[in-house]
Amino acid sequence: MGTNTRHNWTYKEVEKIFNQPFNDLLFQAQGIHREHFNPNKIQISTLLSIKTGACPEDCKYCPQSAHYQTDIEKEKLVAVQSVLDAAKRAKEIGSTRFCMGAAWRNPLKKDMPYVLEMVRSVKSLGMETCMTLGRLDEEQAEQLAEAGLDYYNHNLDTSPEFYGQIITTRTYEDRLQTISKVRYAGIKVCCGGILGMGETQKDRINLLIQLANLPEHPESVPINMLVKVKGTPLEKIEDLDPFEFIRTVAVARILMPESHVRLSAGRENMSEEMQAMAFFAGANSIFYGEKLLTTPNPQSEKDLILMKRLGIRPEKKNDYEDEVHQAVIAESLIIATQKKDCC
Ligand code: SAM
Ligand code: DTB
Ligand code: SF4
Repeated sequence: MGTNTRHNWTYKEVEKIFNQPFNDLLFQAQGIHREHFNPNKIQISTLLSIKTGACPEDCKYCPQSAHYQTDIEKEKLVAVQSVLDAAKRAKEIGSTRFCMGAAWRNPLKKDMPYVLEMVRSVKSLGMETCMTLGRLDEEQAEQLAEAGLDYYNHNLDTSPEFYGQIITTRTYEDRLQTISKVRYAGIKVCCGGILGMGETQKDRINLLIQLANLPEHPESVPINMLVKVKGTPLEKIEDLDPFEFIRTVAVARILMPESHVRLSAGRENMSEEMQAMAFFAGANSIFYGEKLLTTPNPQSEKDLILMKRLGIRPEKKNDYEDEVHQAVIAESLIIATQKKDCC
């Protein structure tokens, strides 16, 4: 644990950091970022929805909730082989982590053998694995750990104070308990939230305090910008000021200096300049590939070209794999550039 890693942040302290002049905030965040990470590398993950729609929870942002009428195509738990094929494609385009998400309140006992097999088969490709399946009990967390799951994603989504206006079918405390079970089982934690749901700045600060004051910081902190989906109650909510979004990323970086902060959902509606600013503020991870779970993400070719223009390279753990990985990315980039030039 680094010297500036703390778990006792107060509202007053964080508010002061959050509201300092924008340039000072970005300078502070970038300085801390450079103490812990190579500023020109980002971790890249690809998502796959392994079970889509008909979810019993009422999360007001979510196109997969059965409580709202949206245009998504519902799908039962997909076959292990399809997951493996999708993971292979993700690896081929240069992704290093494969995240599998299910629209469940919690996995049922009968689902577990399939889910565990998915973890084992994706791992056999040499990729990192991540799952987000809703609430877990201790036994399920243990089983996932034994299968070799690297990360479990379970978001707090927003502040405890605003939470009740977004979700009524599951409590904040329940989420904290799942996170603690995941941690106890020895799986790395991926936990963050969504901005732009009509929350106040106070809520954004309180979300970050909740994350940073966990007994251990989540290894991954996804910061999602709400994707407004037709049919959900948040469909017409007002846009968040982009600078507020960047400030939140910067404060996440300052409060959780050793965590990967992921610029998550919402990139499809962000300018490239805004994404570059988020990287400068300390974001060092993205979802890569044309789809998130049910909504679009930027084309991978577009992302490769952006990374090239910014001099950013994908992160990999060891040197040998790094060489192989950079070669995969270089090849994809040549194809992407040729496509751009020809059409
Ligand atoms: N059902 C599981 C759960 O909620 O824990 C896993 C899947 S759920 C889709 C994973 C996360 O996606 C949610 O916690 C939320 O943070 C994010 N998410 C869902 N819909 C979103 C949207 N429209 N915009 C941004 N993020 C969204
Ligand atoms: C996270 O924080 N964001 C991802 C992942 N964890 C599972 C999901 C974003 C979903 C966006 C809406 C959709 O595509 O359905
Ligand atoms: Fe279900 Fe997860 Fe969507 Fe909530 S966010 S409705 S739990 S799929």
